[in-house]
Order: sequence, then structure tokens, then C-alpha cells
Amino acid sequence: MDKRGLGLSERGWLMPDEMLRDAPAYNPRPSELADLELLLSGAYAPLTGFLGRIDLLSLQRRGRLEDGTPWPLPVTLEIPEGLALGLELSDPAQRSVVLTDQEGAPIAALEVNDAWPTRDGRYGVGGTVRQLGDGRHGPFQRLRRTPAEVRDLLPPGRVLGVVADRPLHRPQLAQIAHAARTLAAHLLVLIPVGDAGPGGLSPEVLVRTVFAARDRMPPATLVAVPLVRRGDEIRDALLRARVASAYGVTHLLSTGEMLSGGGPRVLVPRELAYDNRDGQWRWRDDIPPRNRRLALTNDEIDDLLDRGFPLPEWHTPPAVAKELARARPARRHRGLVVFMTGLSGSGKSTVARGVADHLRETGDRTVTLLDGDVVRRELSAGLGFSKEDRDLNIRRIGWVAAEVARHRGMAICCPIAPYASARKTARQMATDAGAGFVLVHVSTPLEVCERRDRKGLYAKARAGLIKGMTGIDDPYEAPVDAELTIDTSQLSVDEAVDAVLHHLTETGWVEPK
Ligand code: PPS
Repeated sequence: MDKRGLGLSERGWLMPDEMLRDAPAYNPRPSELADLELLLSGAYAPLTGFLGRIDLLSLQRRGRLEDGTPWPLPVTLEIPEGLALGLELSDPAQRSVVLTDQEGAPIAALEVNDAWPTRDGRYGVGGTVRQLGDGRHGPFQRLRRTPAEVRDLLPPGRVLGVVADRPLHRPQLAQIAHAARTLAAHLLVLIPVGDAGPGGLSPEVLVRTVFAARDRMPPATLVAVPLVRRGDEIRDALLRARVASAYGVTHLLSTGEMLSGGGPRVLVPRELAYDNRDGQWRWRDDIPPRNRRLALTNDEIDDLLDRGFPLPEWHTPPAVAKELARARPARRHRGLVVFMTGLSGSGKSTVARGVADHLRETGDRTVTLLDGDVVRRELSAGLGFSKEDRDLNIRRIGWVAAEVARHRGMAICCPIAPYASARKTARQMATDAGAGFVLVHVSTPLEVCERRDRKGLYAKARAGLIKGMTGIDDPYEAPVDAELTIDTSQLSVDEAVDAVLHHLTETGWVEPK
């Protein structure tokens, strides 16, 4: 049980009341911490804590809390079973949990009034939260103002809210300027910093791009809000509208769904296009087709950045373009994990070595080769070949590879990696590090691998001398998400190496020669 008590008080920066002295401490998940911050700041008013079962059920049935307040989404907290079972809900002195940040610094006291088992042996808990310490954490402290602080800053009158969950290019800036002018409203830009945005941009980059567009906006107040998307577009939009309203927004500029119910009025702007006669952005239907250029799609923007082209000035203010180019450099300058998977003896290591040698010769890339055998000696010594051990092995490889790629190197890995879920984890770690991930399936058939049998393992497995040999009596889940598949029974070593290099060049990860 996580009973650390709060000896922390002795350090002097926390003043827990008596009740909390023996309260267990718990560090919630990042999305739960984001909700906690919104609860404490008043952005989720009238909510004062995590929802219990009665409210959750009512929410599910009729989109309202038990007392009738409309509310779009569950705001929930889960804790480990051991922690939940140690609470005594009938005793006010024994039902508090101190919620902490990752370093263990207290953020809030949760007074639990409902607890129930959920999947994975965890417990959902409902109850009110009360701030301890200054309650703030994460980057951009100075931008993370509370709704009350922001409302105090706003001039009287209408407030136009914009949730900037993507960088602001000229079409969006023109829509914002138009709406602010039409309404004669003050502009409040809410930047969601709870998680990576829909385009995969980190919150830090998003904030920088929005600031880079600031001189193209009417006078504005900017605030960072730890909103995390739940993945349901309409409900997420409704929640944003509620939070915007807590910050004093009277009119919300939306690009998404029409919303109804309490909160600000929502304006859905018309689509703008660039008029090449005078360089203005106006309603697309007011421009003759031959003079109009439509805004770039997000995919087009990503593609330009991936290939190292500057975003065109007619579309994106140069300062914004510069931030984006910095955050998403051309692929040939970005970190990359090349992950080769296949049976033992399929030729992964041979091909990987050939690719690594070529890149070292040309000097295009710094390469770290994480070869199966080397990894098992240096990184995963002691691990065997059970599913758990294999998964752990792949996790370690994925982690090291992602760190290499985070710093813009290239990591080439060649474990068997028989399980799709472990490969997916490796992909996710690379993506989270802002790097690319190319899965190469070395699909050489088992018969051929077995015929090669360099290490004599297949023969031993057939003779029953070793157990759990991949392909013989242990599974290999062939990938369905490979970027490239090569079969070394059909290709020479050189051809296989060329196939990989060709793919990397074609997709921009390696400079063409
Ligand atoms: S895994 O599944 O990705 O963790 O495996 P990996 O780290 O690539 O290790 C595979 C190498 O270990 C040798 N070996 C076995 N492979 C598969 N199954 C069993 N039971 C086994 N026991 C030992 C084998 O030589 C693999 O090397 P490669 O280079 O792939 O031939």
C-alpha cells in the first residue's frame, strides 16, 4: 500500500492538516492530472471533484449529472486496488488520498465518497478535491491562469474564444480577425496543452506557433489550458465550450460541430480562400475559381514539411512557418527507427548490417545498430524466450531506439519481435519521441530459414531439445502494418539492402544520391 504519510510537511513547503497526516499518496495518470488541474482551477465549474457512480450513471443515461446539470463527459479517477481497499469511506479521517505530481509533490487532497472496482483490478473513485500547495505543474506556468484570473483581465463586453488546437495559418487568422471585428469582441485564445494535439505536435510547439502568430491577431489574451481530448469529437467540443465559458468566453469560434445547450454561442465560420488578385483571404464563393487558392490541408502541410520545403507565405506567416519547420524538420534530418522483424535466420541482421554500412559510408546518417544477439548480451542479459521476456526485450529495444531517434539519429533494430502488440509499443515510443518508424518485415519463409539453420537451433527444436522456438512451437504474428516487406529467399543480400535503402530514399528519410 502506498502509505507514505506526509512526512513532507517536515520540509516546510506543505502544510497538511491533521487529517492528511496519514493519508496515502497517489500520482494519477497524466490525463487525470489534467482533469484535476481543471477541477481545481474552476474551469470545470460547477464540478468540484471526480464523479461518483450516481453521477456517471446519470451522465450515461441522460447527459446530465444527478442534480440535472448538463455535462458532456465523465471526469473520473482510478486508483490501484490496494490503495482503495485501505480506505474507510465511513470515517472522514480515513478516506482522504493525497494526489501528487510525478515527483511526489502534493497537488490536492481527494476526499473519497465512492469507490468501485473497474477492469484491470483498479478502482474508480469519486469525491471532492481541495488544492494543496499552488496546484500548478507542467510547462508554461505563466500561461496557465485560472478562469477567475482570466475573467479579471478581460475588458467588459463580448469575448470571442478560440481554441487553438492547431497552429494558426492565414485562413484561420483571417477568420478570427473577421469574427472579432464583426462582434467588436475581445479575443481570448485557449491553447490546449493537456496532450499532443491532433497533428501530433507537442503542447510546447503548439504554444510557440500560436505566439508566433500573435502579431497577426487582434489584441488577444492567451491562456494555456490542460484540456485532454477523449476522442469523441462532439463531446470534446461540448467540454471545450463549457471550459471556454468558465474563462469568460461569450462567443466561441468553432471549426467543428454546431453545439447547443448552456455555454457560449458558437460561430461556425465560412470557408475562406486566398484571392490572388489582391492577396486577401475572403469567402471562397466570392472569388472566381481561377483566382482562388484553397487553404492547404493538414496532410499537405505535413508533406511539405516532411520534404523540407518552406510553407508558402501566402498561406502561413513566416514566423509560424519557422516554428513548424523547427518542430518538424525534413525527414532526412529527423530521427528514425528502422525496425526489422522476421523469423530466426530470415536474414534480418545481414540486411541491417548492409544498410548500416551503406549509410556510414555515405555519412548521411549516424547509425546505431541494435542487433538481436548484441541486445540480448548487453541490454537483455538474463531474459529468456517466454512471451513476457520477449515483450520486455522488445520494449527495451524500442526505448533505446526511440532515444537514439529523439536526438535525430537512426536506429536499426533486428529482433524477431514475434508479437504485434510489442512492435506497436516500439512504434509508439518512436512516434512519441518525434521520430519516424519504418517497420520492415523480413518475410523469408520458415522452410528457407530452417534450411539455412546457421545456429542449428531449428534442428534442435525439431528434435525436441529446445522448446519455444519461434516458428516451430512458438508463435510469429506476421505484421499487417509493415512499411516494407522483403523476402530474402527471392532476393540477394545486395538486392535486399537496396530495397530498404530505396524505400528510405523514396520516403525522404535518406538523402537521394
Ligand atoms: S525476440 O523474440 O525478439 O525477443 O528474440 P530475439 O531477441 O531477436 O532473439 C532471437 C535470437 O535468439 C536465438 N534463440 C531463439 N530464437 C527464437 N526462439 C527461441 N526459443 C530461441 N532461443 C534462442 C536465435 O538465435 C535468435 O537469433 P536470430 O539472429 O534471430 O537468428
